[in-house]
Amino acid sequence: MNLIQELSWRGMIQDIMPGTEEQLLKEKTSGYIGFDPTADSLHIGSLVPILLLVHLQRAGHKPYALVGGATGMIGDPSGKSAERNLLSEEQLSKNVEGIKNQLSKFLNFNHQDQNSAVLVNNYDWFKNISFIEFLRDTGKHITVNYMMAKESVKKRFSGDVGISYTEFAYQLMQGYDFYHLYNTDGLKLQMGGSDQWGNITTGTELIRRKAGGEAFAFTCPLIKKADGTKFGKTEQGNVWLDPEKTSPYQFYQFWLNSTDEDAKNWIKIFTFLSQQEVNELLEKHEQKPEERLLQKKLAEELTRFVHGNESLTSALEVTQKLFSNQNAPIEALSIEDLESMEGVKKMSFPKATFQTEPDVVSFLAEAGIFPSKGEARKMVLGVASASIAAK
Ligand code: 485
Repeated sequence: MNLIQELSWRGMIQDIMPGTEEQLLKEKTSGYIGFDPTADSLHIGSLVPILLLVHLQRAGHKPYALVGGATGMIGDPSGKSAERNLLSEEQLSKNVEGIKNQLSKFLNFNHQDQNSAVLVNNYDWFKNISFIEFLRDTGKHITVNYMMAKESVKKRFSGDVGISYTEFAYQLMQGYDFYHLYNTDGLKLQMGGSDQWGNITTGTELIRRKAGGEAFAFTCPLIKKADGTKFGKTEQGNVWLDPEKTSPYQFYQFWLNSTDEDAKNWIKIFTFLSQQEVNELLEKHEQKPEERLLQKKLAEELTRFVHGNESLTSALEVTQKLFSNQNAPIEALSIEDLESMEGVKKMSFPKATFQTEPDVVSFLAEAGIFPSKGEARKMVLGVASASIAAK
């Protein structure tokens, strides 16, 4: 199975430029994905693009991860309904470092291998280009009419928010990156999420007009949940790849809690299991969906991929203690176990908060664990009747 066929059965291709599959079959191809440093950590929304780079490398091609030190100073309007706030230079350089560190964990950078990964920062070439030079050598090749036809900017022409000249010019910068890497490294492929299609094709257009060359591209779908809610968010916010922001235990739980419908798609996208392994797993899951085999495998594979084996083991241990010891779940946990679970809220209560000995319902409501006594009572009665029924 070739790379494009492999990514297709997994559901990881949205749009693809004609000739891309042939190019990948013809020669070892260098391809890149850009990540703008809008935060100091990547979140699970970036996992699919990271996996595209990993698949590219596994297929023998050369992956480039670009950190947008320059583009991050401007802000991509793609998929955004309003103008972005500019980040401070201090924040940006902190973010660039954070993202570089994370990206370097997922790809093989061993220089001995001829297709070892490369990490670049577009600030390194943009810092030397003057405004006049950019307008004369790049801007001149693309008409405003062409730029205005892109989905990313078209939306902002209607309505009253508008778009600044700064954000309007973003596609030219991303286009220039593609052209630059084509020129300096012979790179011929760009990938990204489907929201990036407009910026990517500005790049292939520049390569055609400025260098008379041909370049290729494909995008992956943006992950959606079957129930329509936003992917990658929990009540606590984004699910980050940085273990300081989202602990490996919380990360594991996020995947473990996915619905059957989502897990059936995600097992193909987010793991490297073969088509046969996936089919066998799907079959077993159908027979006993209550065992949540799919979700367990998904959570396990991903936690290992992102956080490593050791973190997976401890996430599994905590999960085991919390959820399988039906009689004494809390008592089975040590203070260390509880502390490692950042999803568990810590609160302290001075004795004086309670004038008299509180009943459990008042305690849960006053402590703010439930919004009202009514809610607390409902939950306590629910748990009590479930445990009586179980007995
Ligand atoms: O030459 C490039 C310079 C910057 C970029 C790409 C190529 C970044 C890009 N414009 C962007 O904004 N990407 C998003 C980001 O950085 O958060 C997301 C995309 C998503 C996927 C992911 O990056 O929204 O679809 O491509 C890697």
